Amino acid sequence: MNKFKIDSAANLTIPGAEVYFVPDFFTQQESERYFEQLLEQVNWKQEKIRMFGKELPMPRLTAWYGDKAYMYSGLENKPQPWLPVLLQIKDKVETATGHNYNSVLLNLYQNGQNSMGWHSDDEPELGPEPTIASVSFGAERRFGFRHRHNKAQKNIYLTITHGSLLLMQGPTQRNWQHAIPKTARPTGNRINLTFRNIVS
Ligand SMILES: O=C(O)CCC(=O)C(=O)O
Ligand SMILES: [Mn+2]
Repeated sequence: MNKFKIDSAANLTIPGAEVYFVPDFFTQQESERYFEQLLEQVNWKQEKIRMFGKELPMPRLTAWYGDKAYMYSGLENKPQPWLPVLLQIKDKVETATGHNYNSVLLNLYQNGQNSMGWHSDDEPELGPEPTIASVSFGAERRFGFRHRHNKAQKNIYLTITHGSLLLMQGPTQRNWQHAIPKTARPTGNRINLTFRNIVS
C-alpha cells in the first residue's frame, strides 16, 4: 500500500484482507496524555441493544463524534461536534494513512467483561471497501479476525497495544469479521477510536 507512510507498519498478510498494524503509532507520552484526556473529556454513554426481544446494556460505553449521522447496531447515532483532542488524533491518522475521515466511534472497555461481538464494519454508509483506522489507548486486549465464508480458515488473533494503530481496508470487511472477546484476566480501562468516512 503505497499511501501508508509508516515504516514500522506490519502488513498482517491475512488472505482476502488488507490489514496493517503499527504497535507504537503514538509515543508513550502522547499515549498517556490522550488516554487521560479521552477518559475525562469524551461524553461516554451507556447505550442499550435489543437482543432476543430484550433490552440489554451494551457491554461497553460508547460515544460518536463527527460531521454526519450514521446507523450503528440499528441505532441512529447523532454525532457530537469534534473535540480538539479528537481532531489532533484524526490529523495524525489522516497524514499517516493517506485517507480522510468524517466521523469517529469511541468505545470504552472498563474491564475484561466489557467486549465487542463478532461483526464487520460494512454498513452501506461506509461504501463498498471502507478504510477503518482504529486507534487504541490503555489496557491491552486481544483482537480477533474470523473469516465470514471459509470455515477452514482459522481465526487470527493479535494483541492491541497502548498507542497503536490498526488499519483495515480493501476487502477486509467483506471477507472477515472482527471482535474484542471477553477475558478473565484482570483488565483496566481501554479506549478505542475507529475513524470512518461516511460517504452517503
Ligand atoms: O475496540 C476495538 O478494537 C474494536 C472496535 C470496533 O470494532 C468497532 O468499533 O467497530
Ligand atoms: Mn468494528
